[in-house]
Amino acid sequence: RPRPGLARFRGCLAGALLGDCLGAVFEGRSVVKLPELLSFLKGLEAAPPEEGGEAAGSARGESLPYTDDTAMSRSVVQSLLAKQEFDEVDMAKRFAEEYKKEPNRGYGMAVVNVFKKLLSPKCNDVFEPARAQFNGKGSYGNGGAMRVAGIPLVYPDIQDVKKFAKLSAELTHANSLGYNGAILQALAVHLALQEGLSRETFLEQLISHMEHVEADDKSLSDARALGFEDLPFSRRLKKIKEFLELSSVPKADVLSELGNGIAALRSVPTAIYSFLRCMDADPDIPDHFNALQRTIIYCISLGGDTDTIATMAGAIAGAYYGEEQVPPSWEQSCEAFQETQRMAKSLYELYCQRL
Ligand code: F2R
Ligand code: MG
Ligand code: MG
Ligand code: MG
Repeated sequence: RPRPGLARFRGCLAGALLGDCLGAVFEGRSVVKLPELLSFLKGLEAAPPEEGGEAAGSARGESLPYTDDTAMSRSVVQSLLAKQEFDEVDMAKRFAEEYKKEPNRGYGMAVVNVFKKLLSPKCNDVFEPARAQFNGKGSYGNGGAMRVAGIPLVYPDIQDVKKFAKLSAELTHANSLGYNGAILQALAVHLALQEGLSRETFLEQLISHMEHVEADDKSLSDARALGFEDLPFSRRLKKIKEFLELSSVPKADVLSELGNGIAALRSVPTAIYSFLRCMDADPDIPDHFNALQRTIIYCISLGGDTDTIATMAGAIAGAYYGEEQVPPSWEQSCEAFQETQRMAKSLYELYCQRL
């Protein structure tokens, strides 16, 4: 198996951080006007980095704070690094302790109940609180997917990627429409790490894996219970393929077919589409932005769950293009960016040990 370079690991974590911090400024807006977004980004470029500072930040001299997306991604990474493998008890503990330490990072409305139960000494099955969510149906939110990038950065084997993406998500998201979104996002990062995969091959591989992932009884029954067709992620991946065959797709069609919402099904495929679409220039986005920047700009311009869609697409694009495409002025605007670089190095070493 060929070994991806360190630059892809650093790119992945940096892209994820950028997507969250920049996207969070616009989260929840139904419409994001491109001129306003571009002018906000210009402000970041204008602020010169402070020497030796953790983050030079924006014109206000403060860095853009990360949200729950990054807080949880960091817990995933820190658990993997501390234990040198997936450990559900340790990871659950880190999620809950991190929430207790900083509860105001913008967590999902329901997931905080999981953390509260995990913090109780009475909890002896770390998957139980997640199973109890939504009257036993489990959450289908995108929280499992938004934080999953550390898994494909540690496990080179694709079966391990699927297995541990699922388990890491099931600590909070017991509905298959939640954890299958995490598997899809993890597979996308895994494929992006591989050298020189074409857009077509990338998408074909995702489709064939997801058709298998979504064919089990629980995935079929969860989808039917929510009124969806069978294999909902796979179907959206096929829609992405149709979209990519068109020279342009109106934003309204992207939103109606793929979405910009808080459900994994309405955001993970959108992030993947954004990454693949933005491999090419976009007539609305100035040419001086590179493909990684274009991906993040495009995601945010869709509105809705902007931090989460941009963090997922940013992780994929960062793994694909590497840190060369991470603009220093953007990165230095984000809270804790230097720690991200250190974590990427440690993940890379663990990945290489497993090759
Ligand atoms: N929470 C937010 N953004 C909104 C508020 C931001 C901030 N507080 C502010 O005021 O500005 N963003 C973060 O949440 C998303 C990830 O959420 P996660 O971790 O999946 O949480 P949860 O609570 O499990 O699910 C989210 C919502 O989805 C709906 N839902 C899920 N499963 C459901 C089910 N089975 N039945 C019905 N509804 C279900 C619920 O509304 C959940 O609250 C990211 O965007 C992150 O950035
Ligand atoms: Mg968030
Ligand atoms: Mg174990
Ligand atoms: Mg969000």
